[in-house]
Amino acid sequence: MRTLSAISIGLIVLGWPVPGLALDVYVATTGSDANPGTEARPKQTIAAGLGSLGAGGTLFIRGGTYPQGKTLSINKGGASNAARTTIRPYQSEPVAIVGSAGNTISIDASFVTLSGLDISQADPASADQAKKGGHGILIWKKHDVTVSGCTIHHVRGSGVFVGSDDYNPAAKTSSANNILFEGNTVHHTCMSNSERTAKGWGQGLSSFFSVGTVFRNNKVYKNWGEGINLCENDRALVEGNVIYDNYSVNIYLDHATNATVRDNLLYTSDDSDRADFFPYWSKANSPGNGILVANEATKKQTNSGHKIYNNITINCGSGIHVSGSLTDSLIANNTFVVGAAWGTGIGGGKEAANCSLLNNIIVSSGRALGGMSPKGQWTSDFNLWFGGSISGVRGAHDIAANPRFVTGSGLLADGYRLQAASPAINAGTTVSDVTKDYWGTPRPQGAAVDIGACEFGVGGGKWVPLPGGKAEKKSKR
Ligand SMILES: [Ca+2]
Repeated sequence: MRTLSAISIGLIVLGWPVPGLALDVYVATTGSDANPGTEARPKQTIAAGLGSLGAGGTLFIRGGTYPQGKTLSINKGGASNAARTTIRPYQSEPVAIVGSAGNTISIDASFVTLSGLDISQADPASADQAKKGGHGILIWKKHDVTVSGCTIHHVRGSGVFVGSDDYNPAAKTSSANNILFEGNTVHHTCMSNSERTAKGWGQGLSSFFSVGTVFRNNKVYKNWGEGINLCENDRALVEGNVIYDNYSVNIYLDHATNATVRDNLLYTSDDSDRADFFPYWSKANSPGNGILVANEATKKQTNSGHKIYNNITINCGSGIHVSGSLTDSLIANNTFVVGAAWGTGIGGGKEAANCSLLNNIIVSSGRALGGMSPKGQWTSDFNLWFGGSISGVRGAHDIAANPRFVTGSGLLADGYRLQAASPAINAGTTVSDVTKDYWGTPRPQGAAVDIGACEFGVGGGKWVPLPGGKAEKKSKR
């Protein structure tokens, strides 16, 4: 283990760990809080382990279940990104943290990495007020925090809630900044709405009044609220996530600015955990939208500056729906597939200004375009439409034809690549922001950019066969 030397005594004022604290601390269910927290003599509780942990150290948690009688405060931060405090399992031992009241975990320090933990609540749908849980993880007015490789499930509130009360919409600053969610699995959160009777609900992964939040390669599904939420924040990046079957909306941009949403797979399955929800998890027994851009919250700013590209949506209510003001935004090279008559390929958008709709594939057996009024407000061109009416929105280079997907069915992204005979191949226009496709293949392959999320590239494509069969919803580089 790493320990601190006596030289630390002189460095306390510089923010270095104080004597008596260690850089490696161990916790085990078989330990004792009277122990020093070494590997041989571990602490028993995570709270006691944190008490012995120096700033920038690592808390190793041995396998087991750690019930929490109250919110577990992660109150030992690091001094910088190079000296972060890390809380993680020992090796790959499975560690479950189970809350019983309030937020299960509150990250109350900056420069913290939380990884590899299973986080839940004992009775997330309880009607007993004393047992009512809050969020799985709360990150309030903190910066440079990473939550990676965690599974967050069966919590009453949001899976993870990031926020502040000091967002400045003019300066685009917030005390909540540089938060990274990577490789997490988030499901069955927002259970206060599990009976579908609540007037409001949380989100699987949520970011309010924050700057620069990154959501990367997470799996977010079957939450009783939104999947990923950007609310009154700036410069969020949402990429490479698989998001499905969320009750309300899969990705929600609410009064957000300058978000990049790319390379995500969003879909509605016919799964059901309960007979009364069959066949859909979502509101009114119809699927939630893939991406919703709306202005619902406190109105400090309205949606603008978004770049939404290379996303694939399958059987969502609308592939994307724009409600209320949206300005200076790009919606490009997405593949929106709406399989039944309940939704629209693209909905809303009446109040959009200086927005571009380019190189998208929109497949709809219902309306291709619902309520959009693009004249003079949208640059809409180089899209491929299949099914539904597109009168009034057809651009000079638009195509109305079967896109000829590889299969065009199922919930795997693989099926929505292009066959060699697809009319989408080399039929798009160059968009400077879109340098790769959904799979990471550089654009263009061949003579020009393809329409849709997947660039057809014989030899250039990076697609590889699925390693895990049907259970794996996405194959990706
Ligand atoms: Ca091409």
